[in-house]
Amino acid sequence: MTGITIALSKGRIFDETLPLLAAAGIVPVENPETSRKLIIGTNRDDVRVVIVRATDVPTYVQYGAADLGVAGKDVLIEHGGEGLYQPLDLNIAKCRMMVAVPEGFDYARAVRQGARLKVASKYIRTAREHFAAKGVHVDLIKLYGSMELAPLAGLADAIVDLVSTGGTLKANKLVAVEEIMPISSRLVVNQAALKLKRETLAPILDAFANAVKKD
Ligand code: PRT
Ligand code: MG
Repeated sequence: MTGITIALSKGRIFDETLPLLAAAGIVPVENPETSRKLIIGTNRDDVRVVIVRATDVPTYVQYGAADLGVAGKDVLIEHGGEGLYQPLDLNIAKCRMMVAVPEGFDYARAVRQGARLKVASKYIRTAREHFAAKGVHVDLIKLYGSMELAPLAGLADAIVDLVSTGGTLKANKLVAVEEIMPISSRLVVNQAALKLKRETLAPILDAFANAVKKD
């Protein structure tokens, strides 16, 4: 197979990757928001897009079910990145990984006093490394979504989540107290495909690199 399969998640990653694909001369023939198809053709016979959950993109690329993919740094850290070549920060789907607590909770004081904090997150690895580096003792609680509910429902003292506009935190009376890292999405490439399909992949990677918007 000399064809190329690109793994994308629908929503912001698909939308923000479209201009980069266009720069490489690749135009998907359907929109995953309106089509139920999980395999989407493009204007090029040798290129197709598969639509997967954002957290599954690294897995598809790692095992070679997709040659290329676009995944957030948040997702890549939790996945671990094994078997993935990460040549390019695409500077899209940007946000920040933050620690947030209920309004009125004195986080700085709790940390100073060496309190043991209950922290709920989808991003257990990121959270563990962050608090370990600060020397803060935490009990981590793994969630799969709606992290903002955890402190309100009494499940946790704090959460680690992505913040972009801050609207979700505000609507749930939470405040960000610490930035863990800035997040953007990266291009991931299967390591074997990079060698075996170099002739097809190299021009696509070059076009992406030239089309990336710098801040
Ligand atoms: O939504 P779904 O459960 O299907 O999957 P997902 O959330 O993993 O995927 P998706 O498409 O929502 O996000 C894909 C990638 O976009 C993530 O892996 C991030 O790298 C990136 N990204 C950028 C974000 C955000 N901005 C973002 N704001 N991902 C999620 N959010 C969420 C955040 O978790 C919080 O619930 O939006 C909410 C906060 O937004 P504000 O604007 O209210 O601050
Ligand atoms: Mg989401």
